[in-house]
Amino acid sequence: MKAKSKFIIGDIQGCYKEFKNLIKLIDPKKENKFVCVGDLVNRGPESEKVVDFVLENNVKSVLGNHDLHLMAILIGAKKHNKKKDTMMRIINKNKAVEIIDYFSQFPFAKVISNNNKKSLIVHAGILPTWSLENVLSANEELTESLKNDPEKFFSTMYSDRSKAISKSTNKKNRRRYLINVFTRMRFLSKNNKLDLQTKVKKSGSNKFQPWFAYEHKCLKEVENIIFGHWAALNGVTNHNNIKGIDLGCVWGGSLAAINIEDKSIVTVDSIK
Ligand SMILES: [Mn+2]
Repeated sequence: MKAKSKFIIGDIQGCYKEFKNLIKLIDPKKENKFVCVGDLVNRGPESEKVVDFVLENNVKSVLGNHDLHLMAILIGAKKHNKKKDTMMRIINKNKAVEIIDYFSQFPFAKVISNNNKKSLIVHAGILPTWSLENVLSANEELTESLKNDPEKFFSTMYSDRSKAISKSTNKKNRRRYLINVFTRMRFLSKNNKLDLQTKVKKSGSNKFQPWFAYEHKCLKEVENIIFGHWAALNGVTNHNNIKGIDLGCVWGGSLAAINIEDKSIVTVDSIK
C-alpha cells in the first residue's frame, strides 16, 4: 500500500472556494495529511467559512501575521480596520473563545517528517544563524507566552521591532522581534536586522537580502524549509531546499500545495 502523502498548503487568506478546490485535488479520498503555512484569514472574501472549516475539520497550521491579527481583534487588543481587514463576519459570529482556543494551539514553527526526512514549516522565515533547536526554543518561548497571558501577548505584539536581539533585550522586545521573524520577515541584514517595510522582490537597500539568500544552519538538520507570506516572489527563491508557496491567491494568482515527499506543487486558480 502506498504511504499517505503530506502536503503544505499556501496562504489561503479567506479564499474558501479555492481552498476547497485544492483539498479535493490533493486529498480526494480524505486520507492524506496537510498543514497550512498560515494566513488562513483576511483580505479575501470568505474568512468566516475558512475558519469554520478549519475548526470543524481539525485543520493544522502554523501562525501567520493575519491569524495573529484576527486573534488580537477577537481578544480586544486591536480594532478591525474597515479599510483593510475583511473579517467582520467572523467577529459577528461571536465565536471568539472557540477561535482563540483553537488558533492558540498553532505553533510558529512546525517540523513534519516523511521517510526520515524533515521539513520545517514557518509563515515568513527563520534566522540563518538558528539551529533547529534554536528555532524550536524560539517557537516555544512565543507559544508559552501566548498561552499564559494572551491579553499581554496581543496588547504588546504590534511593533516594527527590527533590531536584532541580544542578552540585554527585555522580554517584550524579544517577543516582538521573534514574532516579526516568524510571521513578517522578508529582508534581513547580515546582522539579523529586519527590513519590515519592503514587500516587493528587492529591498531598497543593499544591506538587506531575502532571508533565504543566506546560508542556513538549520538546513544541516532539516531537508526543507517551507514558507508563505511573500506573494511578490511567486514562489521563486532560487533555492533547492527553501520553498515559498504563497502564489498570491488573494491577489488573483493561485493557491498552492507542496507535496513534501517529492516537492511537486499542485495549484488551483484564484476565482475572480
Ligand atoms: Mn503573511
